[in-house]
Amino acid sequence: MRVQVLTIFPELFEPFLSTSLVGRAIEKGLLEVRVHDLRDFTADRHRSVDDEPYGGGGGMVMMAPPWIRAVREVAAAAGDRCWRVLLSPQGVRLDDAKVRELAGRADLVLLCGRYEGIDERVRQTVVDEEISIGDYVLSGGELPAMVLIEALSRQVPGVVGLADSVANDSFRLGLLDHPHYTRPPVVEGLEVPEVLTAGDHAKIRRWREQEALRATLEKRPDLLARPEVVAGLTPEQRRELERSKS
Ligand code: 4FV
Repeated sequence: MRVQVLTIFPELFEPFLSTSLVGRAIEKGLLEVRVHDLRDFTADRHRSVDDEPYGGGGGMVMMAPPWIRAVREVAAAAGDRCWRVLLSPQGVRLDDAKVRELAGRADLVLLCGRYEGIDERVRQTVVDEEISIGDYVLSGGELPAMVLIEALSRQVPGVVGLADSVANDSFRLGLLDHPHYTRPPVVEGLEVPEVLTAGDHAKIRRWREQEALRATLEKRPDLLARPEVVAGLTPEQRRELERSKS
């Protein structure tokens, strides 16, 4: 998978792209990320990317020409296989299903906005999809782009060591994750559930399934309103869910 990023702060990505899982994925050639400075696509000697808003009002707006030139140039190499994503609060909400959909694409171009926003004609000319990481306003699209790149990288085979840990990721099955424990056996007087140290793996799997359901019922009951989630439950989880309703 190749991801190209357009931003006026390329330096923000350096530590992220050279550390931990994403850093290793890039080192291993499992993921290619190229960060481009939007100012390299400006035409004036001040390398301007923003200007005052038509109609007045506070703040500055990012100009369309540098974005249109930049997206067309960096996408050119990928041809029409390239999917161009603008990170913005107006976008569709990023979730596990959207991450897996985007992970199926070979080439992504991510547009990271700044200031009050981007001239609307960028959306109308060189954007295929807008994505939001949440209903709050950040100062830039760079952190949302990193969130997306990290989530995408976990979908690339070979990036996350234990493949099954991705398969069992929260949300993959639609439920929240079960609790996790490790040494020491007692912390603040709190012990590890006995089932986890008794060595009966069938019992451990059933306990984890029940705990995932319990955590979801308690913290994200909205997830259990999704038919595809209920359809993925084990018969035991389904019985427990019915019991919880009675
Ligand atoms: C955002 C979000 C976000 C809005 C104005 C950048 C900022 C500034 N992007 N999910 N929430 N973007 O707040 O994706 O240009």
